[in-house]
Amino acid sequence: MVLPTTPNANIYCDVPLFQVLSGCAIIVRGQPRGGPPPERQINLSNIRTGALARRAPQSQPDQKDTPDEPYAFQAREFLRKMLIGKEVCFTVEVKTALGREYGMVYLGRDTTGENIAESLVNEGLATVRREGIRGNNPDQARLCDLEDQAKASKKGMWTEGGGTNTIRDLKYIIENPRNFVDSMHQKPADGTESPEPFAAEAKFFTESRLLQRDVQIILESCPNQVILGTVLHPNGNITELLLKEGFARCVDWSMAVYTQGAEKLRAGEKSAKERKVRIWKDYVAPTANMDQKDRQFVAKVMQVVNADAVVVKLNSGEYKTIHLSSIRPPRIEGENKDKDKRFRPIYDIPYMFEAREFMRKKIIGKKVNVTVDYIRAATSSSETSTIPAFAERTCATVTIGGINIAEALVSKGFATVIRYRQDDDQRSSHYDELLAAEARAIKNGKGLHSKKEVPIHRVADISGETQKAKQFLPFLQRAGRSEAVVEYVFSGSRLKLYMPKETCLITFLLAGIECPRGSRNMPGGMQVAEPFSDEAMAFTKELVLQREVEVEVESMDKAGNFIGWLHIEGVNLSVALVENALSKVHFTAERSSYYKTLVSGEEASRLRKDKIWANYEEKKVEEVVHVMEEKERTANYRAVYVTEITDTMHFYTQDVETGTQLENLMETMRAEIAAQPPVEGSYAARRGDYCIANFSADGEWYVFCLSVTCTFVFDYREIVPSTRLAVIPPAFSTRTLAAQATEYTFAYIQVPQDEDARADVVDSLVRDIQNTQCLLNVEHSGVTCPHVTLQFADSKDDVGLSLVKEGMVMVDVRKEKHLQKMVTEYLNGQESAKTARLNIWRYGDFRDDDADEFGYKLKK
Ligand SMILES: *[C@@H]1O[C@H](CO)[C@@H](O)[C@H](O)[C@H]1NC(C)=O
Ligand SMILES: *[C@@H]1O[C@H](CO)[C@@H](O)[C@H](O)[C@H]1NC(C)=O
Ligand SMILES: *[C@@H]1O[C@H](CO)[C@@H](O)[C@H](O)[C@H]1NC(C)=O
Ligand SMILES: *[C@@H]1O[C@H](CO)[C@@H](O)[C@H](O)[C@H]1NC(C)=O
Ligand SMILES: CC(=O)N[C@H]1CO[C@H](CO)[C@@H](O)[C@@H]1O
Repeated sequence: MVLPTTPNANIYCDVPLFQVLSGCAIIVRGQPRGGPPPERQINLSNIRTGALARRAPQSQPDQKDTPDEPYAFQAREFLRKMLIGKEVCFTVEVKTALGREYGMVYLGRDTTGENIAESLVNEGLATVRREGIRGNNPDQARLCDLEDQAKASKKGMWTEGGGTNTIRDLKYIIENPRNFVDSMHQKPADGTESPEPFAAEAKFFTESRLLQRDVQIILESCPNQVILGTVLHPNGNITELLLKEGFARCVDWSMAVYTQGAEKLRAGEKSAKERKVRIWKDYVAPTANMDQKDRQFVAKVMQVVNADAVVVKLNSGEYKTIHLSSIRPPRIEGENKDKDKRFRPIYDIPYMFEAREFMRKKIIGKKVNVTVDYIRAATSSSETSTIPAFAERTCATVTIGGINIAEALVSKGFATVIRYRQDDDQRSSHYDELLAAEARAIKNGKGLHSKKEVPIHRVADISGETQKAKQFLPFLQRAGRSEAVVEYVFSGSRLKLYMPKETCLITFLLAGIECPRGSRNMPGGMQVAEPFSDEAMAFTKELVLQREVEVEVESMDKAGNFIGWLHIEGVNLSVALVENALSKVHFTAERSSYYKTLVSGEEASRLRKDKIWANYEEKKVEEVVHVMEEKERTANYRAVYVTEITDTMHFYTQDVETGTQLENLMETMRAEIAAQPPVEGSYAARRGDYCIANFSADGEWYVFCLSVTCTFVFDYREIVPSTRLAVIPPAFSTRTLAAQATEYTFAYIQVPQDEDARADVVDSLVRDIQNTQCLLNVEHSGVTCPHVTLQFADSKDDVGLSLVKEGMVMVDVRKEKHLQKMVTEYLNGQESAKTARLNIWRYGDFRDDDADEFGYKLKK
């Protein structure tokens, strides 16, 4: 089958016919050698057949379509049927200057075969070019004889009537394509399409390996009367080879029925794509522009979104939404969902909840492998379009422990597989597994493919429904710890919970803490976020979003939100927020059994000056507190014993009324201790905790509070080695004792920062009021303790004011309205001290440097 390349011989044999152009022209082809095979057009010499119809070029509207000449089409068909798929032999008699070649063509391997020109003339399908005939040429003479015979027997074009009936009625434009398709019963179009690139090479590739060989055939399927099978040859299988060489692409529908290993076929195609061979020469992989580390990575699942996407946390700490490649979650067609405000896709779309739960239980909080398959470009919605706009989507295959989550979803019938155009590469790298999983799910009637009624979730949403919440509250309170799934995190301390047992949704606020508020849209405009509100929210999300938790509901607020404690794997979220310096302890926590843990967590954060405590200074917080003071100053003096005065001008008092009760309590406790002597050193000291110690002065046991200042409960104080401490007898709860000795400091006066100046004041206070009964009134709260005024029990003179009048201290000017009367009184006292040039005023009014000398800060 070789075309001679040297034209010395003008006979060419064994040539495969490629195409019949017309009744008198054919094309033959050689073998492909690293490119398209060489072609030669041969026109038959000595004869003429009619010209085929031609459509006028559309660029030249003045030209008209030319119809078939009579018998032109019949001549072409005669040749086509005789020659196609066969080998021919031809001679070249004339080669023109323009490269046209004229000759004789014989059917078969040599010139003994049927002479094509003669057959045409014989059938009356061609006329002889008598003008060029030379009498001595026997071939030409034979042609003339044959033409005469055809004429005589009225064959072909020699039939009476001129053969107008052989002219095709060609239409180049179909006026009603719909009717046309219907009338043709949707028959496949006949092979008038131009061949795709590499078609001939592919055919040759297959022919040269398989034609007339013994092969084995595996029949796979017969869609639409077509038998689909695999051809196996000892040297390999042609399907795989064609794919590997870039001669073919995988076809999804038939891949699904292929039993010999679809993955090998995909791998063959993939290899061809990677090498960019033949049909893939311009191929660009969907993820070609991505770094390897962005294409494949391990990440932690933070959230399952609907049923086809997850939010993962990358190593960098960033969050990223990943869509599962090539699957479509359950959905509802139609408009109801948009109209109905109560429509909640996750519960209302059949199988959406099951799908989400399946995924959530498998992967939430876990590390997964992500392989990005493609990036779906953003779609913009035009004004006329009803299709919503989508942002760009990263679509990936997500696996855990080798299980492809998308495949698992599909096989449960919780998702379906997206169908693509054949050449659409934007799809899962495990697409065939998805298709196979879907086929199984359909066969087994799973989920969406089930004939059973769809499961309905009647979930009552009682968040914000005060009435319903009120009815539900006692039920939850009695339940103790209840199971819940965190559906949504609004802020660090505000969550939406799904209660699976009760099948309801509630809004839940964390008890015991004050969490920084996020920005809020208020009637008066946007309220700015408090510092660390975002951090607190991220903390809560990371710990609990979509996790199974336990909640203890304690109460409810006016808006129908439940308040309580939330536990996850032994962690109390309120405590965790406080320990991480993302929340403060709220005073209402005092009643709870978590109070101590909360307080010590808070103290640790404050000492670290961590996050919300970063700028923590006593004064600043105090000012915040002032704003929250009530309107009226309350003067409600009660009798106390001042038991101790500290170096920082704080003091401790004991209520006169409860003093006797306390003595009784101590008596009982000492009796108990005597009966069961505690082990000294049995107590591990913790700040803020209570314990007992054998007091060296009298050898009796006393209760101590190990507070920040390491002070005591009763009116004794001693530095005790921790080996002498013992655990408090269990019967005497610290709560009973806690209130007994209370720390205060003076309102309206500044504590001198200079140690000597301060020591003078403390000395005079010790002299005047220690171990004395006084009257005490709380003026305002403070950071470590309340700020109070003290009056001498007998004269009812104000102790602090006396110090001011003596010129011992400066006034602390409070800004609160309701305290102004007191402040004025104190300032008047200060004026008189100044006038009399007492103590700190002995040089007259302060200048800044004088203030420093005395350790005062001047307040402007
Ligand atoms: C050769 O054949 C082609 C195709 O039918 C035709 O268009 C052309 O006119 C022929 N040439 C001659 C000189 O007959
Ligand atoms: C092709 O056939 C060979 C055996 O002839 C077999 O080993 C191979 O797995 C087949 N490949 C595919 C993709 O079916
Ligand atoms: C991720 O894939 C690697 C290798 O493919 C495997 O060793 C590892 O166990 C996988 N990790 C997870 C979480 O599935
Ligand atoms: C206190 O300790 C002393 C010795 O350190 C001991 O003699 C005394 O009995 C102890 N008191 C009580 C009440 O245990
Ligand atoms: C009772 C309980 O669950 N307490 C936990 C509260 O949270 C802290 C940590 O954040 C845990 O240490 C406690 O065990």
